[in-house]
Order: sequence, then structure tokens, then C-alpha cells
Amino acid sequence: LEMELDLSQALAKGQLELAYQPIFAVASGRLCGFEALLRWNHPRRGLIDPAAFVPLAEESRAIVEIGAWAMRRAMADAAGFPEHLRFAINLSPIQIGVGDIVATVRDALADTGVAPGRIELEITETALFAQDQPNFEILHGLRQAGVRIVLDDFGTGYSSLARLRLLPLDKIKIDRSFVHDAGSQSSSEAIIEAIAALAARLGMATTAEGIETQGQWEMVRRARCTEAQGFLLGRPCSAREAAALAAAAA
Ligand code: G
Ligand code: G
Ligand code: MN
Ligand code: NA
Repeated sequence: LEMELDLSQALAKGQLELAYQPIFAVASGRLCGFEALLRWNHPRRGLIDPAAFVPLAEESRAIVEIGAWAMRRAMADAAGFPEHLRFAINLSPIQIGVGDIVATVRDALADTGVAPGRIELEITETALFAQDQPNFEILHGLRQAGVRIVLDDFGTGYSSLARLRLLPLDKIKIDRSFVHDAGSQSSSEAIIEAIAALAARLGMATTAEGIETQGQWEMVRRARCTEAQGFLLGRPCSAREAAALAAAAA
């Protein structure tokens, strides 16, 4: 309860920050973008991870305001990076369900001047199917605004690729639980390979999340995932460190 009270003021008090985790193209090994990840710099508890406070922010609906702030911050930062780098921003189902998310995205794009095609919005499988019909109107509205739509945490929910092909998705992020199991369970590697191949046939890219070992990196290369992300390749870092990474990669 104390934490909920603190959270309602965290944004106004300037305690929220974004970390940027690098994402790499699998075929070339080159940096291709970053995922923006919220951090709460709590005055007494220190740095708090989103897994510990995003659910609270969703419950209180504070995520609508926090998410809009994060979106603007990430777009403004992206505008200062080389044009070929994309920035991914996570969307909560609450942000999609409350208010006008398409207008929020359009306003943030206009105010920051970032090229819309460089922005990817990550929506989880469970969020997309929260009401058992996905909200096609919002997805198409976002697409019309020029941003790309990425399905986050794929494989943890109920949807099949057959069902997803009806949605305007640009990319699928394969949940890190599959990557984690791949070394020990060859079925996980087969699943990753199958998702990557089917997604490619449907015109969608794939990102493998949670690459922590050299063996996992080699596996996603064999599976021909498009992109990869994980602690082996790069940890979430500050905007300044991200800029240094981008400069070094240029
Ligand atoms: O950084 P970390 O791995 O702890 O992130 C945990 C979860 O928090 C992830 O599932 C991520 O999608 C979510 N998250 C991180 N940043 C944001 C954000 O800006 N908005 C929303 N809605 N979720 C976020
Ligand atoms: O759910 P989402 O994909 O948005 O979550 C991103 C989260 O995954 C971030 O909190 C980030 O810190 C975390 N993450 C990124 N790379 C790795 C990794 O290699 N291993 C683990 N365990 N978590 C990771
Ligand atoms: Mn994500
Ligand atoms: Na994810």
C-alpha cells in the first residue's frame, strides 16, 4: 500500500527512468535497435524492476500516464540516434483498453519528430487477446500511424501462428522460456525453429529473447531468427551508454 502511494507520485517526482537493452540482427551480428525498459529509482528502496511495480501501476491505472511518459521519453531519445536503429516500447493492456492509445501515439510521434517506422510497440499475447477478440481497430489505427507492431512473450499464451496471421503484426518475440530450455530440451529448439520459419513465411520477423550463453546464440542462428536480445549480447543500460554503443557500432 505504501508502495502504491509512492508510485502515484513517482512520475511527478522524476523517479522513473528508462533503460535501453540492445537488440542485434542475427545474420550480421549488428546492432539494430533497443528495447526501452522502465526503472523506478525509489528514494529508500533503490532501483526497482518493472516486474515489481508495473502490475501495481496497472491495478491503479497509473500505467496510463506512466506509459505515455515512457513512450514520449523513448521517442525523444530515439530521435537523437542514427536513423537505422529502431526503438521498441512496451504497451500495457491497460493503455490499450483505457483512453485513446492511437491518439497518444500520434501525438508523441508529432511532438518528438521521430520517424514512425523506427518505433515498435510491443504488445503481449495475453494483452492482445484480453477480450477474446483482439482489437483490430486499434491495431490498424497504430499501423496507420506508421509504427510497427510486435507481439511480445509469444508462446506463453494461447494463440497459434495460424490465428495470429489475421493480425497486422510485424514481428514476434519468442519468449525467453523457450530459449532457456533449448540447450536441455531439444523440443524447445525445434519449437523456436518452427516459429521462426512459419513467421518468415507469413512475412513477419522474429526476435529471440533471453540469450545468455554462446550456445543459445548459436542456436538462434541455426534457427534463423531475425533478431536476438539477452544478457550475453547486452544488458539494459542508460541512454548515454546506449548512444556510446550506437556510435561504436556505426
Ligand atoms: O526490465 P524487466 O525485464 O524487469 O521488465 C519486466 C517487464 O516489465 C517486462 O515484461 C516488460 O514488458 C515490462 N515493462 C518494462 N518497461 C515497460 C513499460 O514502459 N511499459 C510497460 N507497460 N511495461 C514495461
Ligand atoms: O517481457 P519483456 O520481454 O518486455 O521483458 C524484457 C525483460 O527481459 C527485461 O526486464 C529484461 O531485463 C529481461 N531480460 C533481457 N534479457 C534477458 C536475459 O538474457 N535473461 C533474463 N533472464 N532476462 C532478460
Ligand atoms: Mn518487451
Ligand atoms: Na518479452
